[in-house]
Amino acid sequence: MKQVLLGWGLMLAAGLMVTSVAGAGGGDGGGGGRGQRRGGEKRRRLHRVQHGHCSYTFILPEMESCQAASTEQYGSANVVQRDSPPLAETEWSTQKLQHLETTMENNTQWLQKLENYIQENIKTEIVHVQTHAVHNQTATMLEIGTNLLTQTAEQTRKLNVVEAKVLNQTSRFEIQLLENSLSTNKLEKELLVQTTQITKLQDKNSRLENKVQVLELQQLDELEDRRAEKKRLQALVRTQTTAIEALQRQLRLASTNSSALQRQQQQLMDSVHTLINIVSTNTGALLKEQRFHDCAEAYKAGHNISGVYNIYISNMTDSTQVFCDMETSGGGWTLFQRRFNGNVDFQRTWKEYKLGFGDPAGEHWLGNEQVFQITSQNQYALRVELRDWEGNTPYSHYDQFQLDGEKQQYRLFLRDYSGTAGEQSSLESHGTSFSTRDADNDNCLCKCALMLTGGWWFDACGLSNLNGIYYNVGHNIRKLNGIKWHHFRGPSYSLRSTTMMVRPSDF
Ligand SMILES: [Ca+2]
Repeated sequence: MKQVLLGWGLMLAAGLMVTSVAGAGGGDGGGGGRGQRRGGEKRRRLHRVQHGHCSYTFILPEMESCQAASTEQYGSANVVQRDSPPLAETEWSTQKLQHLETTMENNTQWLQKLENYIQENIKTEIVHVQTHAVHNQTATMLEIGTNLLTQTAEQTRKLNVVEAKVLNQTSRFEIQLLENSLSTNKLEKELLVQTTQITKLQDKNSRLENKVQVLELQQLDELEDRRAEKKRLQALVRTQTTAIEALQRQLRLASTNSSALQRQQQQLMDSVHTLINIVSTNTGALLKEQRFHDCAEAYKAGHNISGVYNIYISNMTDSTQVFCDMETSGGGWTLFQRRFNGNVDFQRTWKEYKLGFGDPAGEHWLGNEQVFQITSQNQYALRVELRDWEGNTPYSHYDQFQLDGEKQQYRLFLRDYSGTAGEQSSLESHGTSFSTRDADNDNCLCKCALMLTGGWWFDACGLSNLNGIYYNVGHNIRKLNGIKWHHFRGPSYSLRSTTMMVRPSDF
């Protein structure tokens, strides 16, 4: 700032000096010159200062006395000494110098004043310029601000437009998302339906596979049986042949001893006749006394040896041959099923199962009708005796056992299970009908009697079948159609021997 001011000062000084010279050379200056020449006259001098657009005019008084003196000095000198060099010239110069000095001083004072004035003016002008600049700046700032606001508004508008677009897009995406999720749900449902159908088909398939397996097994087993039977028949033929030979030999011997034999025959005939006479007199009374309804009654009458007995079941006209077990668990048991060597074929019809088949002394089925009639006499208990090929002999006991009649398909009712052939009963206990290959009364869409063979109280198709195919040891495992008691040896193990027998519950 100081430098600037100093510069200003210097420039002012230079400007003033120049202007001063110019003013002296101007019209007024000419006037000044004329005033000098006239002398004694009061005169003023005009000084103009130009600074930028502004011009300043100063009126300075001139020194009158010093003009007169100088004129006098000049005059006297001219008078006193004209030829000789002027003596008073030095003195005049001195005066003139003094006069000039005073003038200079005055001028300097004026200049100082002028400078001060100018500085003050400059200050106000600077303030003015600053104010103006501030105004200008403010205006500019305002303009810039306005521009910015306009731009901001424009940007805001654009942003709003963009926002609206974004919102639009977002809503579209949301709608698409919803549609997608809906279609996904539909697909999932369809997938579920397909899966369940596939599962059903798989189930059907596995059932069919099982059936096919069973049929295959059945065929294989039948083939084996045929072979075994063939062998047995061949052996029988051989034994028969040897027996015939032996008989022929005996015949030859007999023909030689016929006379002796005829005598012996006569004696035997006589003794037979006498025996018949004795029996005919006593038998009637004995038979009337010993008509047992079941083996329990026979046991109670003192017959404690197991074997075949004749019993007289109520509502049946003829006597019935049964095997009585007089040893197991206190005896008195009437057997209605027995298997132990496979000699009797259990692939029978409804009628055969109804009336019975086989030999009471060996393998046999007493007959559903007989069992129905026996269990109609009294409250009976059932005992199932089993034996596997490893020598285990468990049993299943039911305190109450009842068969319905033929019209109800010999339905089976059982209660109060106990025993060692599994913790649960392998026989369905409530009202299962009896089925054979020609009478399908089971609870399966299939025919259990055909699949599992024999006649039984099949459910669908149940956990047991003691009338299945008899398999010898070595062939008895993995046989679904064998002699089965599920809770003892599982679904595909064929047992070695079985007995089913009844006895009054209160025995
Ligand atoms: Ca069926």
